[in-house]
Amino acid sequence: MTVTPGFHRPEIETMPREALEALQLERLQATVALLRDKVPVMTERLEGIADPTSLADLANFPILRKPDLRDNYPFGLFTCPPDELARIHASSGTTGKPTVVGYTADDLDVWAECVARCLRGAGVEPGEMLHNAYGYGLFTGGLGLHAGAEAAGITVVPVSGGNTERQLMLIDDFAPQAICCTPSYALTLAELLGEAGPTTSLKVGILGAEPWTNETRTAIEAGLGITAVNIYGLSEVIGPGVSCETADRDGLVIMEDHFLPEVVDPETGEQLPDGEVGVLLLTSLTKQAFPILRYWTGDLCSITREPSPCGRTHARMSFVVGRADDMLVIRGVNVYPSQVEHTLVGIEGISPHFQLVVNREGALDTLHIRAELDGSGTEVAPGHVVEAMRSSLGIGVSVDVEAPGSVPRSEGGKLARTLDNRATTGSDQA
Ligand code: DLL
Repeated sequence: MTVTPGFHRPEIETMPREALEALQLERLQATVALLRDKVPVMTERLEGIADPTSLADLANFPILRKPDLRDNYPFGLFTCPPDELARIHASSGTTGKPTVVGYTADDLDVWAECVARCLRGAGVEPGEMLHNAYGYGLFTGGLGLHAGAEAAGITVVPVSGGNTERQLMLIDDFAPQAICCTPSYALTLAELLGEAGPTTSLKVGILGAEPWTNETRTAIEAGLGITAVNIYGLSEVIGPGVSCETADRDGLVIMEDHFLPEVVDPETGEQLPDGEVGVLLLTSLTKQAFPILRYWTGDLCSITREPSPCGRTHARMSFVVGRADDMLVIRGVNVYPSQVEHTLVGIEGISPHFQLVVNREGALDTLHIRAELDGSGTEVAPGHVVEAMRSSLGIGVSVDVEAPGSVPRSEGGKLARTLDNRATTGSDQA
């Protein structure tokens, strides 16, 4: 079924770039003023930096990173006391304290509007139904998509993650047109649908919150019988809905009237030209409780400011190709999990499920890939995968090709695909 992109706020989504940039500058100036005025830590950090008179002046401002948020835990970077907040979210973080983010009632409206644009662009129509399998709670996925669906007049089924059998039953019984969840969970669902194939009512999936590739998208689309679009966001900036593909799947449209993107060199922090891959920095333009300036997302992508064929004028970003801190350095060679995924999914007979295990043997780092057969009956020798990896990654790896269903699956949330044992194996002396 062909899914056609719609609009939620066409006058903004197709605004001429010149007008958009004028609006961005005005909002950037207000954001800088708010931070100087209301957040003592920022007053200090911005001392001596002139107010921006053009968007290019943004480059004069310091980059903010995750440790800055942790150092000011929990509310030190907010512009208002907690009693003025409508809601708090937090990202789990693997160690220590979580990263805490706050929203005023107006911030929640802005967020809902951004997500509504994502859903309408993905081709979900008012009156249709969204099965929301993102986790509800401190994670921004569940409640973020929930409010966006409501703002767009889409009926939302707040299922949250987990209990996959029950999810499939509800999809069968309620007949939703759209689903949102992580791509790894979409694979789990597709797998359980199994041989019966894509016989559900679903036509579109709004998938994100973790890295994935175009190749995995193809597998998900075939398995679920949907058009799958990529939605991106992070709690520090607002949550899901910073950017999203339309049903045309032609880059993730950034909600540029609310978020100003820059792509910078991961080493030097210098701005890179459009089209080059670097770290995405985001500046919020309208947030009130927790405005954020030049936030280092760590996510690697490129952007284009060419208008898209559907008429949207806002900048578009590529798929996230990796994280600056996700990169594995294996015997001096940089390896991103997304490269492995890309190569694996291209091998006939191999499923999109995989796990990377990094060990240290003596002073040498080794990469082991747990790949899996896709159950089609095509046999794949591990040596074949080793060769494919040697030509795509440029290093030798060890590979197991396991039986279908062996590699860990997502049970609803984000899936950790890399197991890095280097802290506990090997020695630093050869
Ligand atoms: O993952 C927000 C979200 C919820 C996005 C639902 C999309 C859908 P955090 O938990 O703060 O927020 O994690 C943010 O997840 O910096 C990326 O590294 C990664 N990420 C999010 N979306 C994508 C995506 C939510 N589409 C971090 N592709 C980000 C690749 C993504 N990585």
